[in-house]
Amino acid sequence: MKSFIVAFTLIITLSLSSCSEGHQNPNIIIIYTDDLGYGDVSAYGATEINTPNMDFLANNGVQFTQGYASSATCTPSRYALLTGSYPWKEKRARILPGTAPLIIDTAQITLPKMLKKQGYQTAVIGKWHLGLGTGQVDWNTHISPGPNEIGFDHAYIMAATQDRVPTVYIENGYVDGLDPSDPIEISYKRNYEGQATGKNNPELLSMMWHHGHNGTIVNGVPRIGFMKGGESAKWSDIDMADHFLNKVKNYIKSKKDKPFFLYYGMQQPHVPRTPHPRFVGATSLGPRGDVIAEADWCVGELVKTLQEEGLMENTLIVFSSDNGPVLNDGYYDDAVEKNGSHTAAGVLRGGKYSLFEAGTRVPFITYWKGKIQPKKSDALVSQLDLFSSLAKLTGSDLRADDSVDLLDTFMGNSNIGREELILEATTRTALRSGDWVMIPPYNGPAKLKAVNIEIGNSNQYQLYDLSQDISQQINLAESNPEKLNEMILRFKEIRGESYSKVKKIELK
Ligand code: NG6
Ligand code: CA
Repeated sequence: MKSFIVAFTLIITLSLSSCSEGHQNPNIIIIYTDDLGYGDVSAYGATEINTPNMDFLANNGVQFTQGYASSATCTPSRYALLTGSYPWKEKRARILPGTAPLIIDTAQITLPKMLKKQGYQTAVIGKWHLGLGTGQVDWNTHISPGPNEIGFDHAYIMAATQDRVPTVYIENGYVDGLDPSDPIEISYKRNYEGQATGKNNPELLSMMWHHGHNGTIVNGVPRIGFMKGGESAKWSDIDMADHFLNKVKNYIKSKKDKPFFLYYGMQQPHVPRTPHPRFVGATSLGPRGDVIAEADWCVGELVKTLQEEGLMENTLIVFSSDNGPVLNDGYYDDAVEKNGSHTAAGVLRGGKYSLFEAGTRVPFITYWKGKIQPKKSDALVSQLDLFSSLAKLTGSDLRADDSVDLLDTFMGNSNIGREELILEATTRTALRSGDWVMIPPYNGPAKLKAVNIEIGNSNQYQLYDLSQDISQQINLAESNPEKLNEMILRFKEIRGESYSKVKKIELK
């Protein structure tokens, strides 16, 4: 009888605690910048750009020195963030045109779906770039499947990138502000008759293209692809940061009754860099520096909103970037000319598109007032790991295969990170294991000329010891054949033999 009472009490206690746990789950906000480099944040060593608000999160949360995006470009990183799956397992996870179909299966479990099961309200505001629809999108009716079908209750997005058409916002599948008598047509193949393009009408441009980006002109900026119609729905580039931020603020203010998950995809400092006039000249680095200052201000405004709403103690903020930095990414915008002594990649080699460290090692911060104690962590963590870690945090049993539960590490209670990670850049992959990186031979240029970035190709194996050589200057492949073989074996175990068939780098 006694043991029965003990067991009974235990059951009651357990069910009560799991019940109240549901109510105590914190809000979760992922702030995801676009192309922000490891060295672009002052807390990470930038001296030419001042980022007080990003620094606030870094200095009062866990600042990871070895935090990785899953890829050196946008779409694959976002795919991995939302699914917890390696992007090289999904062939479609590569830089997408604005007309691409949705690449996340609607039957697949995703981060927002998992959190919804835990009682969350879910929203994405900002950059999407994971495709929409199933093939031929009609931009003038309900566009689906999209974010709503993969777990977001609310979605206010740009379809692809700021430099790609369609240059409109989409709210829950409908183009915001569309006039039905001026329907939108989009093509990535052909221009529409009689329409000006960056290629044919340079006299109409307020920003000149350098490579690519010579299609339809919107607000004086030539884009990738061609767009007709939709005049009343076109976004204002200089207002984009304010526009998304206002959506973010309104969302936070309206969702206080239940925990929410907000994925805030900022467009900065991706091209075209169009700071609001308030931020022009905020740095000495031209538009690229100025939009980083603008992004930093947005982070501050978000924090302020949480403070005003009394949500600071109950909100976990994750701050990171989808891939590493690039200066000239297709427009003449003074990014190179005004760079001065700024190092967007910090001490790391490479940049966006690169298998070298700067391609994927990015600013990565977790902040939660009162719950996370300030510290710097050298643990190896990937954005992939957020899925399983946030599942653990919120009481879900779901885990994604490639996503390691590192909740204790993200909370600053442990220094243990992953043991290994497959790095990806434009469909090529490499292995990080412990402090070692092995990059297998790949054909193709060592440097992407247009963007002036070393992307990691070589006809030789490359082996680097990051504990001694963080800038990847000394290839140890020849002098340490044992380590090299160990790494190759492990790499093939994970990637299979066919990895090296990927030889062409993809930019479109
Ligand atoms: C490239 C674009 C680049 C950028 C990138 C996507 C050209 C020549 N370059 O193809 O400007 O848009 O795609 O960036 O068109 S990402 O951050 O979304 O991956
Ligand atoms: Ca990006």
